[in-house]
Amino acid sequence: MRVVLLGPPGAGKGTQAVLLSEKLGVPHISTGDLFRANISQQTLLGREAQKYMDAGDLVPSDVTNRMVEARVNETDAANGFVLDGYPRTVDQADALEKILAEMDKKLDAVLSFDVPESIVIERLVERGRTSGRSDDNAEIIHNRMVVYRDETAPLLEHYDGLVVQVDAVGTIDEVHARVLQALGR
Ligand code: B4P
Repeated sequence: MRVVLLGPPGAGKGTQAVLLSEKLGVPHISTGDLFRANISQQTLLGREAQKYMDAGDLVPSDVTNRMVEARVNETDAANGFVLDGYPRTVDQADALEKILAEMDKKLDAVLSFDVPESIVIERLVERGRTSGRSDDNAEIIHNRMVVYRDETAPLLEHYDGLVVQVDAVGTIDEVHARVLQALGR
């Protein structure tokens, strides 16, 4: 199964992607995690990504698309994946469609996590107390929300017909159960 998780920062995409990928037996591919791994290894890609992430801005799509193309072509993703944090813009969605077409594959589902802004801000500020993530502070979180509304929310319309809304307010287990239900599992 090839599933995309959409939602504002802090909606719990990463949290649910881990549980879902275990359930489906396919890899969890998080662009945020891939960038953070590159940053901690101080690669060229990491140094490029860091300045955008620190500001709460999106890393340029050409860099991101290439990274995703390489990752979904790895052998462990041959039977599917849970994509978390990608695509984040309509042009990334177009790139993903091309990447999958070259593999003769298509997305099976897009889940959109529905959470009020006040709750995601609370979750991110809470995580910021211990995460050490430079983008989990009030000012940067505000910018990430603006970027989400301007750049990522239009994907809901782009994926019209494929998107299933998931109520992402509640405990992690409650949301996981709704994710499985949305996928008919
Ligand atoms: P991401 O790493 O994707 O981070 P996120 O949006 O903050 O996280 P997510 O929604 O996964 O929340 P999580 O489960 O962690 O992006 C970071 C940055 O990377 C971006 O700003 C951008 O710069 C760059 N980037 C990534 N992808 C990109 C792309 N495609 N193009 C360009 N740039 C890109 O949950 C958040 C917190 O809530 C956690 O502490 C968690 O424990 C808690 N939580 C989760 N579910 C909960 C629940 N049900 N109840 C209570 N708390 C919960």
